[in-house]
Amino acid sequence: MRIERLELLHLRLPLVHFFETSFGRVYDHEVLIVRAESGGIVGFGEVPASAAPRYSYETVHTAWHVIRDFLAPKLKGQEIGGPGPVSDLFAFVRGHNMAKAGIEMAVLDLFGKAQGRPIHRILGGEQTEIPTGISLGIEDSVGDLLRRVEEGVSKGYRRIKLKIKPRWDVDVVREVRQKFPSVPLMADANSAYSLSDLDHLQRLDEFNLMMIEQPLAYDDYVDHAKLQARIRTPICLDESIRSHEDARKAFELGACRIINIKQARVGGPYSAKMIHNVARAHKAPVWCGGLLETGIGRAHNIALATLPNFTLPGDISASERYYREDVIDPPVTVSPQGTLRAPEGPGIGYNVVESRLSQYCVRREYVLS
Ligand code: OSB
Ligand code: MG
Repeated sequence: MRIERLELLHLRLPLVHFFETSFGRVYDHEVLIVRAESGGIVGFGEVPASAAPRYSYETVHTAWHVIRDFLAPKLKGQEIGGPGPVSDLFAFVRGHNMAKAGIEMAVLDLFGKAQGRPIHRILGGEQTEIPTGISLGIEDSVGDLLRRVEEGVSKGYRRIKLKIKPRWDVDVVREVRQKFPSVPLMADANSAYSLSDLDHLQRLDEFNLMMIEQPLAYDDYVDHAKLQARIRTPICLDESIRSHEDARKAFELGACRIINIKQARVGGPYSAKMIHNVARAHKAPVWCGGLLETGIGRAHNIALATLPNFTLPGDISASERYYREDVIDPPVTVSPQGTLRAPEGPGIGYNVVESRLSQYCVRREYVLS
């Protein structure tokens, strides 16, 4: 198959509720949708890069530039034999994994639709019922947070992740733990600490957290290994892991016991699967993270999470938690038991509502035609 046309759509979507991490608060979210066409079939991928280089150095603008000027030209006239790691074609570009991932996802969806198979089957997924959790941002008050925990628990979500930062950590986690003694709980610091905070981070050990996610620098393994040796709570790496080689090094150093896999961060579904395999070889569980994806990225995440070593509840929650109206139909919903089901329809298995893409679109362009 050849990609005949590749279109980029820059969307800006209002969030139902603001989302605050240790690097700031956002009220809306910006993403690129990658729309790939071949033989009258359309495949969709997502670049959940956001407007500012906070979580990652990539933004919707860098991804636009890299796809238009470097990645799309590489696809021109290129025969693609089957679904697979098309991002290998892009190895000549250093980094920019989200840009690469958006294209790989679109190509995977395209092959799924062309072959009449769901992408989770193409990827080799085995699970049908996927337990999931939610990620709760920093709030104006602990009372506000407690209400959101209550709501998540009552909807059946299987674990609650709390965003933490200095001065919104030990005391906040203690209050949540006191009110919800048996809820599976974890914390995500998005690199807000350093090893000099060791004593402080050790205080989190008493709350029986499933894990602490990315407490130290976004590019570090050495200090995480030192920290892991001094705390009981398992460390989960997010930002630090960009490839299966990163995963191997992190496990060899003892920098983490768990990995949060985001296909956008690691260059696409096939890189994500390799990280999953490395973790399995190290007998370490993984789970599927999120980046406030629209239904398109969310559907790709659901497919990924059907792989067998995704044994911990992830951050793939229902569309309604972020968007009043999703760009897919039906929206992603979660059962009262806190589980998701991978759809059996071809490709991502959800209809993309093109009129809604247009409604939220601030810029679109064919980058290959
Ligand atoms: O670190 O996991 C993170 C959202 C934006 C940036 C970074 C992160 C997150 C989340 C949200 O935790 C996960 C979701 O999409 O629900
Ligand atoms: Mg994280």
